[in-house]
Amino acid sequence: MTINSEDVKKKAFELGFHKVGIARAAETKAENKKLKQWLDEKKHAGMAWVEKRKSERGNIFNYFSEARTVISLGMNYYVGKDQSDLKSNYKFSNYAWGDDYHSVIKSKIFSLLEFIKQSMPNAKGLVCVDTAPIMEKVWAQRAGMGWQGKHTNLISPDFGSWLFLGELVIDFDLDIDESFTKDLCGSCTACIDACPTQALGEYVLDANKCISYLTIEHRGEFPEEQNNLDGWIYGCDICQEVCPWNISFSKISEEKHFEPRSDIVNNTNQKWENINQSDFTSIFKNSAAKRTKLNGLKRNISNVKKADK
Ligand code: B12
Ligand code: SF4
Ligand code: SF4
Repeated sequence: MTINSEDVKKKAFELGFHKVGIARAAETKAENKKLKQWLDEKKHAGMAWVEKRKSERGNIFNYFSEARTVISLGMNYYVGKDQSDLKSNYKFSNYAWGDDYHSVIKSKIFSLLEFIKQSMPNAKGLVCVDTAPIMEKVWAQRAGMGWQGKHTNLISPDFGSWLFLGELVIDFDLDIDESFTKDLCGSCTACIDACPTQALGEYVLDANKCISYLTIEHRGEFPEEQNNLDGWIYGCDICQEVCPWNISFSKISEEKHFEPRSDIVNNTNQKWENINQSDFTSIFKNSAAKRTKLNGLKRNISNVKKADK
């Protein structure tokens, strides 16, 4: 028994994905060149892990030599709230308000793989969500889900960019979708203009200046020229908040796992400022925000507090 694209897409929607597209696994020479340039220009800042697996990121066959098809999946995480709904005036990125998307999405993709294996027991598939060394936005674009906006995130014309991405890379052929070839940013530059640290050029981000990088990925104290966090203690949403595609087309997600945790919404300034290891462990159990660790979060809070004075 075999399986076709229609069966796979139907199952993916049943599992709760909001976007599904299918692309042929192929070389990505042009994108690989840009990735190399980005790394050569040190725009990845301290993220040595991006550089370390660059040969896989730039060429999917170096990651999975038998890859034939990439099933690209998107999950809407917009909950209809913004920073003004948080009690504290410390800003906290909406992508980490609920449960860790890595585990939520991974388990759904494993279910999709199980479904495929019911018809094709020998099929091989790799489940990817964020941490796999592939360029997820590139695959989503090739699978027809949308385009990479000037803020560099993938925008779908029907959901905007509040979409997590994941992939199932498989070792057999399925019918593919047309890649998304339009760039619907047009002459807009709202994200570039709104970025408080000038981290964005057109379609390229300099992580050294990006608040999301600084608050989540950077280790140790901030160098003098990189200490403007603009009130953010975890991640940053500004370039997406101002995007007209999000303003007009975002839809509220029905995924319960992404509903904001009450501690994150209701923590006061004082509670954030006095956070200790046991608060951190309980607030961020199964949360993507664990990545910054208590020390990182405390560093961010004290940096924002200092800047407010
Ligand atoms: C490293 C990383 C980061 C880094 C670097 C971000 C970046 N833009 O590269 C940091 C820590 C800053 C980051 C931040 C965020 N991230 Co992040 N991140 C990743 C990760 C792991 C790899 C991305 C990557 O390959 N970067 C390398 C560069 C070269 O890639 P790129 O920017 O896409 O480059 C393309 C273009 O910029 C262009 N380009 C590059 N250089 C040049 C030069 C010129 C001249 C031109 C014209 C074009 C050009 O071509 C490149 C190839 O197509 C992906 C997961 C994955 N495995 O893909 C998630 C991912 C991109 N992140 C995600 C999210 C949600 C975020 C944040 C929104 C979180 C937050 N709220 O704080 C922010 C958004 C910041 C932003 N404006 O991008 C989502 C994005 C979902 C979506 N709809 O697109 C992803 C896909 C994770 C996921 N599975 O959902 N992230
Ligand atoms: S996430 Fe924030 S700091 Fe980073 S590019 Fe977007 S607006 Fe700028
Ligand atoms: S704000 Fe404007 S330029 Fe930036 S990604 Fe959205 S549409 Fe494109």
